[in-house]
Amino acid sequence: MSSRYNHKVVEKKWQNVWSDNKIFQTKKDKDKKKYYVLEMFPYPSGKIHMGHVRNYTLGDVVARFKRMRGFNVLHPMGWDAFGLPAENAALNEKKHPESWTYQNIKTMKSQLLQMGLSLDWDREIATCHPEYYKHEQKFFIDMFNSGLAYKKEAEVNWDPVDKTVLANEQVIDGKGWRSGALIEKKKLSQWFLKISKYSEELLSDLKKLNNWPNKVKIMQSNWIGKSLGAEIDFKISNKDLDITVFTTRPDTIFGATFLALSVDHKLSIEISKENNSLKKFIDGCKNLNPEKTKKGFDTGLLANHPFINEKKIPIFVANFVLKEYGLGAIFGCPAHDQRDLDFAREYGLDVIPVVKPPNISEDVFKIEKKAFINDGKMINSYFLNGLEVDVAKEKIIKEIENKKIGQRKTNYKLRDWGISRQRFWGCPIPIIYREDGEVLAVEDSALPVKLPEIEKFNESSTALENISGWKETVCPNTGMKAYRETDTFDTFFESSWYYFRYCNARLNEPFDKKRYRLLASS
Ligand code: ANZ
Repeated sequence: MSSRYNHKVVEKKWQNVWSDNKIFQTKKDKDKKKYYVLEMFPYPSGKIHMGHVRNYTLGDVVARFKRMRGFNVLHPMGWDAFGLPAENAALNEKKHPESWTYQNIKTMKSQLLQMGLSLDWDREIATCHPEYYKHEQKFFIDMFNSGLAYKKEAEVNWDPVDKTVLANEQVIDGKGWRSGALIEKKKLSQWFLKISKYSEELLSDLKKLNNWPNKVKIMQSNWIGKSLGAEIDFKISNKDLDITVFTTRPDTIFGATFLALSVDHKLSIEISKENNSLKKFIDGCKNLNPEKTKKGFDTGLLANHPFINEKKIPIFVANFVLKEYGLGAIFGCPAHDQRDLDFAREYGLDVIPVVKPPNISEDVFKIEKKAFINDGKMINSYFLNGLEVDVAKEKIIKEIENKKIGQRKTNYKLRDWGISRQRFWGCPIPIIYREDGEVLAVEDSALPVKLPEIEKFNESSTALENISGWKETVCPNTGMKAYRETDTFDTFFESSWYYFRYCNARLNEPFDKKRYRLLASS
């Protein structure tokens, strides 16, 4: 007998509750204008434990209280059911992750029912059910067709024990959150969602979240990380080559005493091809934490200072310059940036103060161990002398643009979202690779792309890549041979839209826009 969960039975059971159970439960409720939403979404880990009892009791108390106060309360329950922990537990138990997960759901549901919580079970969802994940496969295809989902090679956190990519948040002190294994940096071809396109919108819409705690809004805005500044070109001395840097402090340009490139900057890679010591340095950087140790390699090249004739500054490759931020190249101004100061002290570079605090005279002001990062008046800066930092920034950006050596620039820290995972128990990414090299979305009519049925789930089943007979397919239009994408979605994909689904959990469409608006506006 197949260990696969019998969808037919489940679907039949579910059909009984598929009749659309409305937010409005009685006619009287219909007149109620106020809504209150408490959406539950546990991971079906096994049996209910006291943590669940505590949480869901608290939720239930609030739900009942609000109901008694005349609110129309939405209090659904559903299961965040895909993911690596289920797969590993199933391996231990010698079960299929699907039967293991549905068994847990059954047990936990019966225990929650015994507790008598005022949950609306008619809206129950399980994200590993094709009736749920077929919708997100469609979202992905729509995003792929409009250029919002794309594949690129990227450096990732690789967990060698769990054999999958981890998000930065899943790496704690350099170790995998579940396995505890030392995380490796690895280059992999990954699917991404272009969330960075919406950085400005995400930031400005934070203002509309009137009921959100300020603390959370600040965290969100730091995460998006908008920086206003400039890009500036530095000419490499005796070479027909420029290095462009991103800076938020163009006002400090007269205090620049070095340039630094990330280890992956194209010039670093170019030089390392002929310079073995640089190559060794770059390899060594992989094991260094730039927060703790700042290391550099002097390339021997010099850059011309863009505003001081004849002044030349050394060019380093440094581990603390990030590839993925700005342009992966900086000018260092040690007097006014702590990282740059630590670096300058280590490598004996000049420290030139160009901003002076108020109430201290220029001859007394000294930089010792701490960089001065506050506002003040410009010194040692030619035509900027005497100006306040803000005014100096504006003035220098205009000069940079007049000289055509750069321009004003806004950067965001928010990166595109890497959604590929290499493990079995997730939603298959609906893409096929045709033998002529075309990458195609699976046709709507062929959705959902379901996981393969496996008699005996074991170590080698944990990657779709290893499951022959599933990945081989044909292009429905040309009949050419094709392979299915063997990555699955990160489970954050499921948990990023379940609350929409709760508004009308048995709808053919993924969600009901009208209902969602109704709740969101209350
Ligand atoms: C010169 C400078 C002088 C800077 C100064 C700061 C203080 P935020 O605010 O976080 O956006 N930077 C730029 N690209 C970088 C990269 N790829 N890796 C590491 N550091 C990078 O920070 C922007 C500042 O971070 C930039 O402004 C740059 O250093 C550095 F007194 O330029 B600054």
